[in-house]
Amino acid sequence: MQVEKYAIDNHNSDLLAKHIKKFEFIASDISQVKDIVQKLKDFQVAIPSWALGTGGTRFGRFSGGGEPRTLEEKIEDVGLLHKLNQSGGAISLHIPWDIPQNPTAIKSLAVQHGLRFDAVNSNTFQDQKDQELSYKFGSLQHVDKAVRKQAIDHNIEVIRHGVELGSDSITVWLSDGSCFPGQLNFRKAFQRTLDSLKEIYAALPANWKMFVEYKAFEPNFYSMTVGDWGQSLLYANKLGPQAYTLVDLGHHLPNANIEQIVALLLGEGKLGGFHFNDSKYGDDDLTVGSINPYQLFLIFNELVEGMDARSMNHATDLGWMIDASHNVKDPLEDLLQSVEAIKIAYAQALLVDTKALQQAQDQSDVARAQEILQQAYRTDVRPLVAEARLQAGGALDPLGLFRTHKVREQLIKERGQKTVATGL
Ligand code: LRH
Ligand code: MN
Repeated sequence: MQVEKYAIDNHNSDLLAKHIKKFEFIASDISQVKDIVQKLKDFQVAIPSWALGTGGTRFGRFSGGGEPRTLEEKIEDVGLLHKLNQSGGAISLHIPWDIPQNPTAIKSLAVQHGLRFDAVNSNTFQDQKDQELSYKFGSLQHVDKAVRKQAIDHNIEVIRHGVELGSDSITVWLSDGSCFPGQLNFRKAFQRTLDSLKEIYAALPANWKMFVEYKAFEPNFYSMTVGDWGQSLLYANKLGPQAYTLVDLGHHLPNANIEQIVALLLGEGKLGGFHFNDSKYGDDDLTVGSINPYQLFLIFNELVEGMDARSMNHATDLGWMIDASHNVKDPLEDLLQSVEAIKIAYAQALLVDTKALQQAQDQSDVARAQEILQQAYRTDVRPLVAEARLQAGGALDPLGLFRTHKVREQLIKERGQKTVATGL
C-alpha cells in the first residue's frame, strides 16, 4: 500500500496557506531559521522492525489488523511512514525476528523506499524453537561455557546479517541477571559477560560500533548484569574504542536524571545512541513525549550543547532509534507521533540561547537560566518541523493524511484482520 506523491501534494495545498502564516510568524523571531530547518531535514530517526505490529503484555494483546507478515511488508510500512514525514529514513532489524532471507533483494527494496539499515539487534533473551541450550539463566553471563559460546556465535551471526545489509552497528541488550539474592556471583557474572563481549567485539568490522544497552530491571527483578549507565560504560571502556553505551529512556529507575547521564556519557565520548520512548513507571515503551516531553527537551538540550562542544554531526554521529510497543494505539500512528515528538524536542533545543545560558550559569543566576531554557521549550516549533517536512517532500500533517487516506483500512483489506507481526 502506497501513498502517492499527488496525494501528499493535494493534502499540502489544502494546508499551505495556514502553514505559511504560522511559519513566517515564528521565522520572523529566529535569526538562524534556515540552519534550523536544514538540521531538522537532516535528522532521521530509525524505526524498529519489531514495533510495526500490536504489542501486548502478559495480560493480553489486542491486535488492530493489517499487520505486516513479512520483512518485506515491514519495509513497506516503514517506507510509508518515511513518505509521509521524510524523517524515518532508516529501519533497525531484530534477529531472529527479521532474518533477511535474500539480503540483496531486501536491500534494494529498502533503497526503493529511501531506507537504510541502522543498528541490528541480537536476541539472547528468548529460546528459539530449534535452539540447543536455554538462556533461562542468562546468555553471555551464563555459568556454562557452551551457553555463552552459543550466545557469542548468535551475535557474530547478527553482525554478518548486518554487513550484508550495509548496517554499521550492533545493539547488544542482555536480559541477563538474577531474580533472587544468592542466585548470582556479581563479579564472576560481570567477568564472564565482559569476556563474551570481547569475543563479539573481536568480530566487529573496523568501521562498526557496538552499542551496550543497559536496563535497571525486567525480565530479571533482583539484578541485571548490565543494569545502569555506569556498568554499561565500564564494559564499553574495557572493550575498546568501537564500544559505546546505548540509552533506552525506559530503562532507568524512577526519577533518574537521564539528561545528566546523557551529558556525562557524551563528555566521555562513549554515548553511542538512543532507544527513544516514554514511560511513567517501568519500561512502558510508550509514545515518545507522551508522558514527559520536558525531560525529552532537557535531554536534547544536553545533546545539542554536548555535541557542539565536540563538533559532532547531529544527524550522523549518534544512533537515533525508537524502541516502543503499542498496546492500544495503531502502531503506525504511534510511530508518526513519536518521530514528531523527537523532532519537536530537537527543534526546541536548537532554539536555546546557549550564550545567554552560559552567562547565567557563570553568574549562578538560577532564575535567569530557567527562563532561557523555558523560553525555548515554550516556543511552538511545530511550524519549523512542518516546514522541514514540506521542503523534504513530506506531508504537512502526516497523521492527518494517514487517516484521511484510510491507510489502516487499506492494509487490513490487503493483509486481513488477523495478521500478526513478529516482534514484541
Ligand atoms: C529491552 C529492549 C531492547 C530490545 C527489546 C525489544 O527492553 O529495550 O532494546 O532488544 O527491548
Ligand atoms: Mn531498547
